[in-house]
Amino acid sequence: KKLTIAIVGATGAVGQQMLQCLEERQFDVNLKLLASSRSAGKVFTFNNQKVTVKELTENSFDDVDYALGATENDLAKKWIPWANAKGVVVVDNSSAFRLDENVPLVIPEINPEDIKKHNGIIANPNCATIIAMVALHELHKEYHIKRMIVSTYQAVSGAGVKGIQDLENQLKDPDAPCTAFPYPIAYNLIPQIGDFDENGISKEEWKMQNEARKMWHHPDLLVNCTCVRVPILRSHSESIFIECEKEVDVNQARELISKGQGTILKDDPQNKVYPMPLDTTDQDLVYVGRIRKDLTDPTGRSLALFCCGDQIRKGAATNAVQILEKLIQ
Ligand code: 11C
Repeated sequence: KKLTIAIVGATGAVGQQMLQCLEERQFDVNLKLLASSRSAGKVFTFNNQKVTVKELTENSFDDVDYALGATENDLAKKWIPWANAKGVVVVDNSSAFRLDENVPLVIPEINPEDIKKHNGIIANPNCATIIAMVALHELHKEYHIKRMIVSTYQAVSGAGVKGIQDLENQLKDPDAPCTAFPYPIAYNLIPQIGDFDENGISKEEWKMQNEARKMWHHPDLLVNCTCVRVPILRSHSESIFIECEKEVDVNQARELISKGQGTILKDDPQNKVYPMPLDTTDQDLVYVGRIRKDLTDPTGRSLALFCCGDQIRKGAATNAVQILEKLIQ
């Protein structure tokens, strides 16, 4: 019997990308699209069949096997129990359950074995965390990262369709209203993503530390992160410094990244080869380059690099669909 997969939050930027990823990865399934009453009735095409969006209700999951969640936290906390009550396993892209100890948080290239520990929910990490960890994973396996300093350059798509519209509208008319951000984003940068705590650290910045510690099973990992919104449509970029336990070798680091899962090495700066967000847009791999020794660490255990990845794909939808593939296998 064909499986039925629901996408909850089907009309948003991530929900739409989930639909496309399922089709690209040739899922031969029945698809159920769920959203708010406002979006009910919209029609999309999946595997050449028309699928009409239905309103999300408590009874939406009667005929569903697996669900992909692309909703905000408050809504996720409401509907995921409805799905679990019907025996539906959920891969959820919100941050509502990511740090719950009963919920695995998974990047398939990094900790696929954690999927088995699920109790009905598997959480999909934050986009900036996914892109950094995919870039760093082979280096971590070889050199064991102790400390990271990260500065992000995050695309407007992280704030969903509204973020994309704000940038497009403001590029045409700088006085167009801000709906997703506290300030205009065209021709600007905003060093705030999420609310700040009393120490001046934003929610998005905490995710890099807390989610990386959980997925690497590395509770002592030290992370300092500065998250910045930039006027880029859909790829996040990150400048990363790592301090490792072992001495690092730049050429070996390049080799590890070129052979790593999910990464492409783009590192020939003399010939102007380095990762750029336009190049990673609308594809699933993380580009890594500008790899160099950190000049401030005389022990030779530190590296600096730059990476980019599509926030809606590998940062969200593709990662969730890869988890689903492993679950179904
Ligand atoms: C952004 N990373 O770029 C955020 C969006 O925890 O899944 C995703 C928030 C999250 O705004």
